[in-house]
Amino acid sequence: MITELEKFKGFSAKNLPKEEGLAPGHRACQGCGEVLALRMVMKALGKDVIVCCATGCMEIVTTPFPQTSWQVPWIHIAFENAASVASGVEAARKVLMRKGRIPKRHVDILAVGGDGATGDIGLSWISGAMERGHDFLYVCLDNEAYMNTGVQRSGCTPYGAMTTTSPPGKKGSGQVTWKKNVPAIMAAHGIPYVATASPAYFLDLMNKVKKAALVEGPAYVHIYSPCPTGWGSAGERSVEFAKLAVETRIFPLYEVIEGRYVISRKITKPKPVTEYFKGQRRFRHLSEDQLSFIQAKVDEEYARLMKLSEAT
Ligand SMILES: Cc1ncc(C[n+]2csc(CCOP(=O)(O)OP(=O)(O)O)c2C)c(N)n1
Ligand code: SF4
Repeated sequence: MITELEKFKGFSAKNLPKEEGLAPGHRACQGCGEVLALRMVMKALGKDVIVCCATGCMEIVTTPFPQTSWQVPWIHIAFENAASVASGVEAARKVLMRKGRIPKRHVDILAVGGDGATGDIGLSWISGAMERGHDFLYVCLDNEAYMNTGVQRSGCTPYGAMTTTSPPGKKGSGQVTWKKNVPAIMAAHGIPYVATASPAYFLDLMNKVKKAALVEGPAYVHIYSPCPTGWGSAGERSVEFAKLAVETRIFPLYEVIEGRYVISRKITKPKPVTEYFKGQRRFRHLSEDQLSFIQAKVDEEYARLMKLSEAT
């Protein structure tokens, strides 16, 4: 076990931080899972953090010039290179401390991006930062499409989902590829800490973010983030969908600590995937065949995860 993690006692309902790095009054849609998750991330990290934010929903809704919701140092980054800028900030901080230009104290560096920024366009930049071993945390807020520019499909859009670029109709039946496994790609870099999290399990999410910040070197947390606007779901049901994704095994919660897989919440009696699909417009066209295909694939992927946790 990494020594930094051994010392961490964990957040509980009784010791939740009062600090808010992200103020209310932002312009996210009602029921936005991304902004809910981001608030939890910022609560877990506290105020000693520099945020490098890729363009996407979370940048647009929090920084309509001249206003900002950020209560911590924050940098606007292009769509693809939040990890590169985080690398530069980390290197600069190290040099300035070494030269005595700023006091020696720990400041976390957080890069934030949506699933499009992370899994598609920024993938090689993140990979480079991890390879170089920068001490930073990358958080992906995965709402399963390019929402900010009009709900286009991304590599993280689930199989069968309707988006503006994967419309069901005579020529197709929604997204044709299976969701890209970005946490597995990150874990393949052999970095000290990778985790998946959900705003429906807020203590689990906050503890994972804090652990990721505590470890020395690159860390990655992939957070499932319902998006009522893009999914065609009721805003008040976002947390319910986030929970159902875990209970159906569609989005399992786990950590990969120095290559060792630990399932955070074992789902021994999974709900059928159809329960998760009800109430989301993006899935309402799915055929019986597609539903059976998805159920079989979800079962297969969970079995593989179980094997990884037993083997490592
Ligand atoms: C290289 C490049 N391509 C495309 C864009 C336009 N663009 C800005 S945000 C965005 C989508 C963001 O999607 P995602 O990262 O999934 O975040 P979300 O808005 O869903 O939170 C796109 C396509 C851009 N700014 N730069
Ligand atoms: S479009 Fe989706 S992710 Fe973007 S602010 Fe609205 S609910 Fe949140």
